Amino acid sequence: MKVLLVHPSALMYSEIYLRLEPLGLERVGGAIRRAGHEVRLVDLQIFKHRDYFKELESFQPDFVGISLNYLANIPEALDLAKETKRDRPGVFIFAGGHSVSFVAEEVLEHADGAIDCIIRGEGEESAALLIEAARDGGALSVPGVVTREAAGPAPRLLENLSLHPPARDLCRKRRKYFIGHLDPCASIEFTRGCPWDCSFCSAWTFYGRSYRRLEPEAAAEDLASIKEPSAFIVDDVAFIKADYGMDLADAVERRGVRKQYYLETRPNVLLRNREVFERWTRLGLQYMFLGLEALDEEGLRAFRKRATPDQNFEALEVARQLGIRVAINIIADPAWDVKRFEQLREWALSVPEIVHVTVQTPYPGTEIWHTESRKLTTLDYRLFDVQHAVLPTTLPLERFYEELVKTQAVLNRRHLGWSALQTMAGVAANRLAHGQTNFVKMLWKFSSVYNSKRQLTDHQRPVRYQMRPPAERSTPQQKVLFVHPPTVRRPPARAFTAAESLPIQR
Ligand code: B12
Ligand code: SF4
Repeated sequence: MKVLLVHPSALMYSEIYLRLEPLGLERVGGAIRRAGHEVRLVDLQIFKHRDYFKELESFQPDFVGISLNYLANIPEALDLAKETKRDRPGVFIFAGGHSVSFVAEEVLEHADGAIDCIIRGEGEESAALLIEAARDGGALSVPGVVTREAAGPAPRLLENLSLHPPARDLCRKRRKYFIGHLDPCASIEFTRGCPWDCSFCSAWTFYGRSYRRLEPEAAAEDLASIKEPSAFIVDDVAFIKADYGMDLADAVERRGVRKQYYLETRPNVLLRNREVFERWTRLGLQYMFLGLEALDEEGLRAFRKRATPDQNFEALEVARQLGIRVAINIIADPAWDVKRFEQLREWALSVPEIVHVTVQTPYPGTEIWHTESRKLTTLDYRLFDVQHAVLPTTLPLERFYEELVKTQAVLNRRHLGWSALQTMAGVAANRLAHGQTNFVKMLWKFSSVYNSKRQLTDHQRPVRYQMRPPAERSTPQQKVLFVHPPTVRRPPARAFTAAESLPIQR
């Protein structure tokens, strides 16, 4: 069988700082290929829609699989599926990925027959099974499959993550993938899932609050196969377990792999496992993304971050001591007034870290999707990208975006444009000398992407696909939120203090 996999276009935020390879789709593609099928991949973060249609024409696939990790990409995927089905009714179209797993039924409804099925949950094993089963009309025997008529067995967690290495060769123009000055940059996965349960996040609900790791040898082998000099570690929270971080470092060292790394972690994990991060700085760890989310106790409690402001600030200090450059995320509430934005600007300018601001957004699959008492002001999927306000703003919407963009501009001034070029001149020259232009282009892109007028007019676009609003305001049981039912028994629920670092011991 011939299978064409597609990743939708980049969203707003990614237009500036980064563009990363679609690792999930490469893993799904690898699994399908190992099952004996021919696979191609079009990444619309790099290629244009016309390239996708050209590929359809030349490759003549039997199956098209669309990746939908992001809610904001759903309308684009629906339009692509409809056009594909109209021109080629014989092609079997399926979709899968993080976000679509939470809204499968409504997306199938919007697709009106253009999408044959959605695979909820992890795709590696199910997608390969689907290619076999769909030929005989047996798609509904595959775990995670949902069609317009019915749903198959519940999604199944992979027993061994190490068995499905990504087929990185499926992505062409790999030099286009970068993050900041790590240009070019590949992506790698060491662990999957998160044992915490922040109220605004769906990373834990997707995997049923499980946490699994690749075998250190398999992870190191995958890393060694990467040609790029840098790697972005996609784990939700890197190095939760110190012994695993150390075993991985041993395996990486044994292979003599040396790269520059960018990872995401939690402040309290950095504090607890400082020696692991220190060791990884010797292996090339340069950048770290820390989701502080809020600066005050009240905000942290509302997000159920299970962290205190003191821990957060201590973690920043540790990262500085280790020489790791940190990017921080702060979530702006649509209720913020001018003073709150001013306070954030003042604080952010007082620290050397790169501070990003995103807008609080309830997503299907998160707890706040069910508990948020404010009424959504829009049901346009495209605005659910953490850069737009989908809840009522206290300031007039235009003023809210002005303050947001002003804050982002002030914070970015130090890390983009001429001031960045002055401090990074050597790095920029080196990248250009190697034919890599992503980083240098990034330095001047800010105002073409972040623009309060553009954000405001995004709200005025005609909406062809409307999200299904949450049914009722109530705190759901955790298991109702899960895509993958948990397979491990956990201790009975109890209240945790904010200072507790890891709610579930494994
Ligand atoms: C790495 C990552 C990124 C990378 C993306 C790299 C890329 N090009 O894919 C970067 C840093 C660029 C990024 C950016 C953003 N991200 Co992000 N990201 C993640 C993260 C941490 C891990 C994703 C990942 O690579 N996992 C590892 C791979 C192997 O798994 P996977 O991609 O999920 O794929 C598996 C399944 O989903 C499925 N699958 C995937 N595709 C397909 C396709 C088919 C056909 C099938 C059958 C199955 C299938 O099978 C795969 C294998 O099991 C997730 C959290 C999470 N745990 O999922 C958030 C997450 C997906 N991101 C999120 C957000 C909000 C964003 C941003 C909007 C943030 C921002 N500030 O603007 C941007 C927008 C990006 C864009 N589209 O342009 C949200 C999604 C929210 C939503 N509901 O839409 C998540 C869930 C984080 C969260 N805490 O809520 N992100
Ligand atoms: S720690 Fe990070 S990945 Fe885990 S639930 Fe909280 S925000 Fe999501």
